Amino acid sequence: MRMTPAPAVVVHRQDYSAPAFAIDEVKLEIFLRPQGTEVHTQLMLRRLDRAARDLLLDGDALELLSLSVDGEVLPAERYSLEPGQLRIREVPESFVLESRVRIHPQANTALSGLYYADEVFLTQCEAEGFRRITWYLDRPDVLARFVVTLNAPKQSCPILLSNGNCVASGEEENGWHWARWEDPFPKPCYLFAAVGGHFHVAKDRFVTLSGREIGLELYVAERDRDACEQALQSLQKAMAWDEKVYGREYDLDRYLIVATDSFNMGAMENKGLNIFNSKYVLASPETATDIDYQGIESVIAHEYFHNWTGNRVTLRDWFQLSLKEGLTVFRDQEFSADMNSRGVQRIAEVRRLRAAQFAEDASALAHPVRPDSYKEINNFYTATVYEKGAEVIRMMHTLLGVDEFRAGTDLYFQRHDGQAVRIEELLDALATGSGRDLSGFLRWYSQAGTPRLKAEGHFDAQSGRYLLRLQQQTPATPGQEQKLPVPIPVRLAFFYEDGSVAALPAGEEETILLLENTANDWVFGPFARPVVPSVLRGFSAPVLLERTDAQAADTFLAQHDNDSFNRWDSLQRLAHKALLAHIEKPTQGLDTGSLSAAYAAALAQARQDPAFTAELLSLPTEDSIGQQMECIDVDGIHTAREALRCALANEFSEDWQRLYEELAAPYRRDGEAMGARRLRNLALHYALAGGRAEAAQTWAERQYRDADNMTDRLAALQLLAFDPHYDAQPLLADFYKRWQQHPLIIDRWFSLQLGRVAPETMQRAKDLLQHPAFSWRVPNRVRAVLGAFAVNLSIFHARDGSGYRFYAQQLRHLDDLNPQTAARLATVFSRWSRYDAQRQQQMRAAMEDLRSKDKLSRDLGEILERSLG
Ligand code: B3K
Ligand code: ZN
Repeated sequence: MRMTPAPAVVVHRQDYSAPAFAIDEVKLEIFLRPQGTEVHTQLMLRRLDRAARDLLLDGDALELLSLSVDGEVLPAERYSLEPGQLRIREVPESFVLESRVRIHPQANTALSGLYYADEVFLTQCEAEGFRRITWYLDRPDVLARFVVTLNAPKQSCPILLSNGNCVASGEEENGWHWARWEDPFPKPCYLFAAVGGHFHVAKDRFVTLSGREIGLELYVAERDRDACEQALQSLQKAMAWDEKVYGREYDLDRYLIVATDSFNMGAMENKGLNIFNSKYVLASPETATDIDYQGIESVIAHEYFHNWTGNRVTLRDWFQLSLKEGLTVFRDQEFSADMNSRGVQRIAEVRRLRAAQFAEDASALAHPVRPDSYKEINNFYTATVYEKGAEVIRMMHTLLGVDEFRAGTDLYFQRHDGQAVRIEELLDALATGSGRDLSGFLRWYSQAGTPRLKAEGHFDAQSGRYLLRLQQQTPATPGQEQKLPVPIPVRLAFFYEDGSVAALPAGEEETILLLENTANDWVFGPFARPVVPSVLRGFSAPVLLERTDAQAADTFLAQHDNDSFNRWDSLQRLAHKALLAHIEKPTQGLDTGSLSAAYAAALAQARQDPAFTAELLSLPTEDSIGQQMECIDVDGIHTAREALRCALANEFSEDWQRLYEELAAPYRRDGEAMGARRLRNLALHYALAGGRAEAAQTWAERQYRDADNMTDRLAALQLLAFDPHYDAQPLLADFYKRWQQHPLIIDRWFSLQLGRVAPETMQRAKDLLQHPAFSWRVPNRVRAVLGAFAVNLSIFHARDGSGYRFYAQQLRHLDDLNPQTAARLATVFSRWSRYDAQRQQQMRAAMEDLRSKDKLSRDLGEILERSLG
């Protein structure tokens, strides 16, 4: 008997009610077959709500084979199948429910639930995938102990894994074998995982603070056996860091990670058995770039940190998602800052926050960190829930300081271990542990939109005092017209005009202001001489800062600020300013005056910190320029940015050549070497745009050919492939031939061909979808083409609307196979209102058309509906 899927209903945060039944234990017996897996489930159930007579279970795409209560087969009148639900009537106080269902892993192209890809069985249950495996109370506040027995043919599935400890295993006469896993920690079903297939296992170990030895095991495809070192080392570092910084020890004897090419997102923190997109596991110098290495370090850490923030203390309901995600992102960011350069790390975080989250907050999809309603929870794994959520935690960390914050998290773990809680519980523990009032921060969770922070100040020569006025205002967002002030911590310092720090009267170099109301005034000093303020150092709050003294202060701070973030940000503002002026009046030429001085200063110190210098000297992205404009002028942005690149290429041509030559070095993989590679490739980027571009092309060709690592090889290839005056076909063909056995590299090969701003790119995209190596079933590959297409602004936003139509057509197809990935890719349309009238109309038409498709998924339907408004 097959049931119909659940209708698209709106779930409201205010409607929460506690579960009517508890599940004390789950016994799963799974018989793995690609076409027709049987799942036998025993649930030990106990009534919690006396008023509840019937038991309601969640299920999706399950073929029901049999049902029994306490060993008796259920007669038809005792149960009914409703859309997405199974109702069992008049159940006893406590009982065992046994169900048998059939599911179809090979046909599961949505990659949610149990699926079969690349000859491996895998699961993904967060958020609501478990209901695609068996009938269950699929909600995060039902915690149960799991005993899982996996059965499969030994030949095709020699390895069988699930959560916890492997307690028994055996072989059958028919060539099948089985393994039983028991997880001693009660958990919500979204953390369940099962894996079966062929793997190479890379092993290492970690000894915890209390002396327990943990086995670390990485399961990868045989061909990737030499690409496991970075992941294992990152795991060891993360385990040690969590003990040192948060006092958190690992709790099982084994920690398993499985890598797959077929995964909807980055990775998943299933208890004791993480499943990862291979992009965040596999690396060797020949195959992975420096950025790939850092991505692995941070995602491995993120999933590990979830063991305490997410797994041991879990969520009461899905609206609380940021309770685990915001906190865990903050933890992984701080880990990366400790492992690498803190300043460069912060710049990268803010770049990402502005690109993804500020854009989301300014779009039709704006929502609070804790949303009020959803139709499909998978649509809320957003930059707002993750990155803005992390910024809210960071603000409290900034105010409390390291020790008080730690006292707060200690209390949080002590109070709530083994519980499913809300964001209030975290805030309360932080407040009680530190003795500070944090109640105002709850508003950051409920109010959408990016606050504008206005800083107006002046130095009063007579009194020697600096007067500062801060004001805040948050713009209206869909469904939230009125906004209230939020607490904004503002880190602040002053400089004398010679660049030295102007100490505050109490002797400190920096202070933290807390703006709690709409506006507030502060007075600083007296200072001996005029001072320049450095406001919002380290980006101490996720706001849009507006300063009245802009140009002069930016010119000064871009050279002298000792806060890396603010120095970088001042330089970026200078660049934005020059670009916007040029876009507005293209005939007037580019004014690079202040920018040149800042470039010269940075270039003079380049060798001291190459990674930071590379950040300073990188041009703002086209996307970030667009964010500064009321109406995004796609073509103007590209032309102006290229003009600036060319001007800086020529003005500093000797520096670029000198850096390119001096920074050449044999491959090493430490921070210094990575920084040097980055700066050298930036020098090449400029050199290719200047008067000596032809010479630079030969450097790039040589670099592509002779590189001893993927960072340099790919950088050279990308620069040449994006260059409209260069025919990169021979190099691209060579690259394909060399790396065709490596899916992650071939993903890059697909993307690389879509970065060029030239009319033929559209045709290239169409051709790539027909390429034999393209597959609609592999999200990484789909994103490699469609994701790269959408970030090429000139092509995606082509004036005739062809980019939108092409893109929507592909989403139409993808939605039938993988709704989650289709919905995520569709979010680019949500920014339609930022473009001119013609483009607005074309984007809306593309969305309307998509919305009219047959069997529109709940995922894509919700994104389109909210985007259209
Ligand atoms: N918790 C998972 C994300 C699940 C996404 C479900 N659509 C990975 C992470 O944030 O660590
Ligand atoms: Zn996470």
